[in-house]
Amino acid sequence: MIRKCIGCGEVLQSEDINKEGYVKSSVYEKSQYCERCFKITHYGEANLIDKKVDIDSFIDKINKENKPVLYLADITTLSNTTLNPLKKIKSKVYLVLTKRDLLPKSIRNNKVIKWIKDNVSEDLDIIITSSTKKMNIDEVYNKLVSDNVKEVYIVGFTNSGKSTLVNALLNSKGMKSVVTTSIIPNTTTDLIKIKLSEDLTIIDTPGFISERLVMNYIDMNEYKKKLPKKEIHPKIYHLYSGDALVIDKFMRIENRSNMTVNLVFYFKNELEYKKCKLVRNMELIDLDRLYVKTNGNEDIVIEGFGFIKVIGQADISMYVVSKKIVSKRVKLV
Ligand SMILES: Nc1nc2c(ncn2[C@@H]2O[C@H](COP(=O)(O)OP(=O)(O)OP(=O)(O)O)[C@@H](O)[C@H]2O)c(=O)[nH]1
Ligand SMILES: [Mg+2]
Repeated sequence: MIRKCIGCGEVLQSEDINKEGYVKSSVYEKSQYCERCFKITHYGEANLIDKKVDIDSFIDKINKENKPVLYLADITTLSNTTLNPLKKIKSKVYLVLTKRDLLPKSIRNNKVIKWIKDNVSEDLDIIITSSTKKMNIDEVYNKLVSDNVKEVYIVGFTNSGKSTLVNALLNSKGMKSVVTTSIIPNTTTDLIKIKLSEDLTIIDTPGFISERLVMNYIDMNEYKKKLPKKEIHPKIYHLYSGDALVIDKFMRIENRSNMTVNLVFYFKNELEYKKCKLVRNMELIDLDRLYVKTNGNEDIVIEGFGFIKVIGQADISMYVVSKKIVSKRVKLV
């Protein structure tokens, strides 16, 4: 009989240690988890799996089945990249914004909801949650049940918090967490069906991966260290003409224009910022360079990492690990 790992959804197997779902033959019969999930849960590390979900074919499948979807997006890094796939879903979509605990409390939920309505879609059901702080988890369940949803897909980019929400929903129904969660991309590798109650079954799915996400370009340990774990306290910097700002040996911003540029960073609080003069400091100039010009109504998003609010206009050079991770969006706040 085929058995699946209850942590990631992979079929359990003892034949190939290098393939997904591997578990030693001596423990095959009694294991519920594969070795990879065991390592992620107990040691916080695992090999990266190169098993990309093709976003379009996955959405085609959902559209053919016409099954409702909880589409998850990390509230700290909303962007066209992370939100565009949801526009292609034809069945009923509930947009769940995750990790609310990380975004400053001063940013009102109403503002975020308005931003979604203006920039994504007018008629979406939006629920703002935090699985770690158990915020609005019952609202997700109650909304689905009151709409008479029997089975729902949980869909979104890797690390958007799908599996953590599954566990939070299980906990809120008095059950233990079962699904493996981590910041390693592709933690969930196959579909995992979970019956939450007689009324509702949820299906966790492998996350989408985009070449635009920062995690593709930095070492996993560095990536872990750079992600926020607590509420972000925005940091404001005024860059006068001829100033540069080096952020945590990871990003450099230069102001070669004649105007002052005012930037507010929504990144992990502990990152180091070093302001310096262009002429005397050449740190990080071997990274990818790009010019970013904003029109006074735009944020700069570092995909999968955080965002920079620009007060007024900006005309700057940025040096980053890859040009692909930088995008603009209409201002959130
Ligand atoms: N602060 C905070 N972190 C969260 C929250 N939800 C998830 N996370 C963290 O985000 C990371 C990714 O969570 P997962 O639930 O594994 O993400 P996923 O969407 O299932 O990822 P894949 O399985 O790779 O597609 C983990 O480090 C979680 O602890 C939340 O509400 N608040
Ligand atoms: Mg997952």
